[in-house]
Amino acid sequence: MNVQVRPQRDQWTGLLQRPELDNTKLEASVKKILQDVKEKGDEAIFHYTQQFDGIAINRLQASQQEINEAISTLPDDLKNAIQLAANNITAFHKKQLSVPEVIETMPGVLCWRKSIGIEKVGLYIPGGSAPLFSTILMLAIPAKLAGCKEIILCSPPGKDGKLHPAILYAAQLTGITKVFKTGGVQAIAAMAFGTASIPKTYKIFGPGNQYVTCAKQLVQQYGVAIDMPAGPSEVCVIADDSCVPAFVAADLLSQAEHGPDSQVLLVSPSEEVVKNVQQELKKQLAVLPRKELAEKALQNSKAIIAKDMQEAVELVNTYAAEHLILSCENDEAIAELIMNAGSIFLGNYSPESVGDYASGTNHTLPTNGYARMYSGVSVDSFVKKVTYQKLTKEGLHQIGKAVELMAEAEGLEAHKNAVTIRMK
Ligand code: HSO
Ligand code: ZN
Repeated sequence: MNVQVRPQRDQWTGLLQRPELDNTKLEASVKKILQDVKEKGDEAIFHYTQQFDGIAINRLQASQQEINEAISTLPDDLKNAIQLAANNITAFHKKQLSVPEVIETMPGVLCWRKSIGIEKVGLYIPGGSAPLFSTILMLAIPAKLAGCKEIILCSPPGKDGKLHPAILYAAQLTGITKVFKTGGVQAIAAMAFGTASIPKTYKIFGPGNQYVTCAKQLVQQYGVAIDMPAGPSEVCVIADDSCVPAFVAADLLSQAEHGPDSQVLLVSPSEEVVKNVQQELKKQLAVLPRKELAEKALQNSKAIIAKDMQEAVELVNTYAAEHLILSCENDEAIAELIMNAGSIFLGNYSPESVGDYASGTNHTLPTNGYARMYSGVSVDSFVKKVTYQKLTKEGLHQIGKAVELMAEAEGLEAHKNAVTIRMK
């Protein structure tokens, strides 16, 4: 970790900058795949699955038999753990459902708003070095609660043509309608355009590499929505003398092991704390199976020694981390001062890992500074909010004059007339 001691304010922007991801180089190849899938459908998917995943398949949908067989190989204690996580995530997200409330803005003028689930949504779960089945819980549970009718899942098959059993278990548990064995840009294209096997969806969710992220950005031009702009995963920790350096190091490493481009940031008013955390990092890193990945991530990461706690708070508000851990005194009061963060973990006993898996909050969160203006995924991400109104005859008489006057002032005679004709 690169240590910065009490940097001047004019250095902050540079210091807190994320590495720029340049999509322009890969955009041409992403466009080509999107176009191929749009034109050739399943045939293009088979072709790219062979090319990128190294496996020839001729059926995209995972069969029920395949799902049952995979699930039977999964140890019971893991199934129970996934069930526990699903229960907590359900309990937390259930409260996000809103009951429509009818507001009588004037006598006889009734207005209300109702959330309606997006009919068809597509979830993407990357393959690669870690099968992120936990992300299925984070996406499918709110989708189901929101009332989405069709919830499909795409994930790339392994060299054996199969999906990880825990992916299939999580999909089954959460009521995903159909699971497809395809990944990468071709999966995003399929969910955006539809193919003979894979239905077209209206909104696409889920993490992915730079190619997948670029594909998600591009398909928006075709009228498909996406969850949020994505970047590499991040954690920021504010630690003071009350922290346990070994815990802080463990938290930083838990994020660093996601990949070489993960961002971790430590902010502390104490040089001693930073020194101790660094020692712990070294110790813990040495025995991690994903040591190389974590090490690379740490090379791009920073520890900043702030003047005091107030400056530490300003720094993290400027950075706007995806995850923020407050390993410091008065964590609840400090949390109140945070304006920009995706999800906040308070105290010494709230590691990011519990939020990643099982406490109940969602782990699909805004990265890359988007925590300044975006929220993480929730039930809201899976609904549209439709407004309604019903006026009585008296209600129209109450409001009519105002509408007539406004329509006339805007020069829109037909608007005025739609009211006048009813008031006669
Ligand atoms: N920290 C990741 C989520 C995750 N961690 C999934 C483990 N599995 C992005 O917020
Ligand atoms: Zn994680």
